[in-house]
Amino acid sequence: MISRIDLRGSLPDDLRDVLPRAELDVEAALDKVRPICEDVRHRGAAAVRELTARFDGVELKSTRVPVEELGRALAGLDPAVRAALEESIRRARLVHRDQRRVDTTTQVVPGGTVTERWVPVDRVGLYVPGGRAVYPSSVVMNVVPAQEAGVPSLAVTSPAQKEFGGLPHPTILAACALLGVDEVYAVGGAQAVAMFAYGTEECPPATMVTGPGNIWVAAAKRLLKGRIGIDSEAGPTEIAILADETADPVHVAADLISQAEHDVIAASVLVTTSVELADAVEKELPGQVAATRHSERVTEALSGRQSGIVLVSTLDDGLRVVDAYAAEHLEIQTADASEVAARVRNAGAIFVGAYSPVSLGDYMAGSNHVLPTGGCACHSSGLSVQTFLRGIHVVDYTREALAGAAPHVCVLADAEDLPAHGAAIRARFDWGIPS
Ligand code: HSO
Ligand code: ZN
Repeated sequence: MISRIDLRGSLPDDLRDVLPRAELDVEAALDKVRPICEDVRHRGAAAVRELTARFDGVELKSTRVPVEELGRALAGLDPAVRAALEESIRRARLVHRDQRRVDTTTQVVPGGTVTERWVPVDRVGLYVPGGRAVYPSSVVMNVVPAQEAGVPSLAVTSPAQKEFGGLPHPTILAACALLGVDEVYAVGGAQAVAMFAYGTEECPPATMVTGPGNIWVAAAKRLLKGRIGIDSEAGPTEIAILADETADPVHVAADLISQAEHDVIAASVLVTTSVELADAVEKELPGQVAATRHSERVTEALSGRQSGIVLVSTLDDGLRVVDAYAAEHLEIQTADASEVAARVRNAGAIFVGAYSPVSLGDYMAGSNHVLPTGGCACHSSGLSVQTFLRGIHVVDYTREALAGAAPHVCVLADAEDLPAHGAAIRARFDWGIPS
């Protein structure tokens, strides 16, 4: 069901070449997405409605969801789901509130200061997938950091669903209501990203679009970034587990399955120093997979090229492997898990020890579950308050402070053959550099 890669002995130089990884050909989707984006750009809401009819089979009167529908969805929400969502929101707020930045002012010289002022982006469009992946938890994970960052205008979009009268899934609408978001659109796919990028008569343009989506959403984000800010392209979900002989194979198998449940192209990777654990996990998997509701999807994900068990000789080698892999989610199930976790350099989020499974982080840890995939964790972070902020340097120098800097500016300007830069300084001192 799951393949093995034996890296005991010396590790290859370019580890990334031998590790399993899902591949998503976003480039190939660009050609399909380009005319969709152009259509929305030129024809606005009419194009968005036509594309929704074509792709989702729904004739929308307006792309905007009437506010009453949000209240109605909340009233119809299962009370247990409501309580769980409220607790998820409360925990996420605690963590994300602590991520707020304070402005800092540095006195560089007497009379010369640089202040870093943190300013939220003006307007954010949050994409929430529909179809098979209906995740109200992702509404929480997108909206909470944007709100805590102080973004003044926030809209959510999610695909129109035929079986819900052309509205997005009611749990998505209810989650928006719980979060205090009342601007919601019933639009999905590339046209949703284009709607936020260009704006329409029904939806003002946004400064940024965030949130995971399918390949069309990823392609539209790639095409339109620059016109609109994006978080990341968000590929298929992945879990890596670094484990030694102390790990419980029942937990390890359950956690591998938990993320494989998302998608046939989801990736589950176990990196272990223990052949006994690898054997025990392999023995455990078929029973747990057979018992799970989405066993077909899970089987395909676990047996795909993107998943596998990687054997290593030492924990140090294991750390090199997980750093090279740079997983979206990384569990550490070893003795001294905190100490091992502290040595990890590349991961979207790290889950320490036997009682911090990824499922906890998906819903209730307070951490964010929109995380870098496809190895991007070696250069990017998950969604946070920081995603929605810009640090603006405010430079404030007096005449005397500028005089002190002037000779150096002029020398460097000349060295770069940009004499007008120096002239802009000299003009303030009757064209002479003060000594
Ligand atoms: N594990 C997914 C998020 C999610 N899980 C939503 C359940 N619902 C990507 O981090
Ligand atoms: Zn998940």
